[in-house]
Amino acid sequence: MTASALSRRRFLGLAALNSAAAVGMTAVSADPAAAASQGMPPFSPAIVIGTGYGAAVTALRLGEAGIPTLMLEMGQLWNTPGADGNIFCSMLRPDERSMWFKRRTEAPLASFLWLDLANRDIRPHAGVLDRVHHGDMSVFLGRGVGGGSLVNGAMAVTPRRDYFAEVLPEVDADEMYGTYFPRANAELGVNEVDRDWFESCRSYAYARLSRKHAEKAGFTTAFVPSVYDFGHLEREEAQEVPRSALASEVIYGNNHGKLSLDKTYLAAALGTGNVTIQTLQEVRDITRQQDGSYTLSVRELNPDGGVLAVRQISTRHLFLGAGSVGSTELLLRARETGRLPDLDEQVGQGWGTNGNVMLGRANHMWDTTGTLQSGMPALGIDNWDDPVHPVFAEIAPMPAGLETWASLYLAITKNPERGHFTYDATTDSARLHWAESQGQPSIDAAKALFDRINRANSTIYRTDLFGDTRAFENRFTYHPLGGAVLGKATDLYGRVNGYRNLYVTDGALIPGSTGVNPFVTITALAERNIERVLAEDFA
Ligand code: FAE
Repeated sequence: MTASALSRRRFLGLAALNSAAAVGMTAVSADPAAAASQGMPPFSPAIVIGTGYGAAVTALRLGEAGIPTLMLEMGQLWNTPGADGNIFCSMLRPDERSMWFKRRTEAPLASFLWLDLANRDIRPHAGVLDRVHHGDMSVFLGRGVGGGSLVNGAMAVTPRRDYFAEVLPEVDADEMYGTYFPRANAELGVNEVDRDWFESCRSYAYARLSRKHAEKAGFTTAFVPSVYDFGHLEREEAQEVPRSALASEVIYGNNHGKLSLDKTYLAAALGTGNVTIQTLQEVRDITRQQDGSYTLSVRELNPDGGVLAVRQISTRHLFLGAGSVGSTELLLRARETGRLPDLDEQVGQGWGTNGNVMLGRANHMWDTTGTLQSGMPALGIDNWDDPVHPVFAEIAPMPAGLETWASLYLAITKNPERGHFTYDATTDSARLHWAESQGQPSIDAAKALFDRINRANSTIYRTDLFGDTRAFENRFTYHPLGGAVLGKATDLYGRVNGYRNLYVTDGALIPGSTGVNPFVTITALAERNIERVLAEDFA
């Protein structure tokens, strides 16, 4: 396909996304008849559950192949400004747009000087960020057309080849690094910060300070590619365009600057004319019919709470892209309720946090991080070569709008611990089994690195940031991975063991760790898998 045909597709898709109805259940399609349709058709040749990375890749390639495809997304389409003129709210003034049916926001940074300054009471609503609690672990998830791409920090990191080969040894690394990672990076619109600008700008004073402290301890840093447009960020700092990354917008969505999936893969998918997205549709149950087709039971959600309707829709090819937690839950429920009894025992196994642990350090009075901080990280401390405690620690912002004398980090560590899910019949949901002690290897690794940085700089940890006096927070993850692992619960291309024409496309395929932020890996793996599936399963 030529570049101009591609950009025309994307243009058509963007137009469909921008003009789609704003409130309530929405059908988004470049085909006017499909966009105008009310309710759900009884059958679609292919259905993709979710609209995150794996789902978006899959829908684009199905649509390009001419296969009519329906995407079912439980969250909203985020295309319409609220009363304040913005589509998304900022982290400093969260409102009902911020979180998925919560009465109070649940920001990752629970406190500052032990005061809960970041959270607000809100009206329960179908907001864009969810925090799902499972005992000792909670998982942050994006909800809406674009999934995690709406709320994430945009860091677009290709994993180290040696570690990728260690995590997924049966996947051909030559193919991944020769074809699928480059393809994913190109489609996602990955870009890098201008190094000269980085060295002189205000936006990354906080990152330069952390780099200085890391280097004093003998560590090196690496620039982190992004799907946030660094050109836009430069213009934000120069006050030539509306501010987003510089206006404390990240986890509740960005109003500008970010290439979330609705600007890239999903727009291109809609532009094929073969893909329709229906929003506020939560898939609950999957049943297989005698003819081999699948019937889904789908709840239409009211954005202000409650279920408006429950419908059935059937398909021949079913792709699960509901994310590690969502896809695992759908499969587990199907197996344990007897709807898909032949699913593998491996469904629900092999879940990990990507070794996530968050921490803060207190800086000296003369070491300021600056009042203007880009919400999009651009630098990480790379100590992955450490033979005992490999760590990649992204230098995270604290965009409070005032000097905090604090440096924040999200460390990705190599934690061998894995959790698993079981089905809880009383709540009809999946329950994650993960004990707080399983996060200890992550803390040990981060501590080994940051103890050295503190020693070299005569600094200490902040113990006021996580609601009590702990220095390390490992009771949540941004990077849930696993639950339907490639080569275990599925074959080596995401085909679910035990059933034909049933696939997993998302982070559930990755066995708990990528060593870096995961969305580029999820995207590239989905590209690889759908290419094979289209060649072999649609003949
Ligand atoms: P995901 O993007 O989670 O999409 C799943 C979609 O399915 C969502 O839209 C759900 O609403 C929808 N869904 C779930 N269940 C159902 C159902 N039953 N019926 C219908 N729809 C359903 O899946 N990663 C990076 O690489 N770089 C970063 O900088 C980064 N920062 C992050 C910051 C935050 C705050 C968070 C929460 C995550 C971050 N991540 C980052 C992780 C990244 O966003 C995540 O790995 C991917 O989004 C996962 O992609 P999936 O395709 O697995």
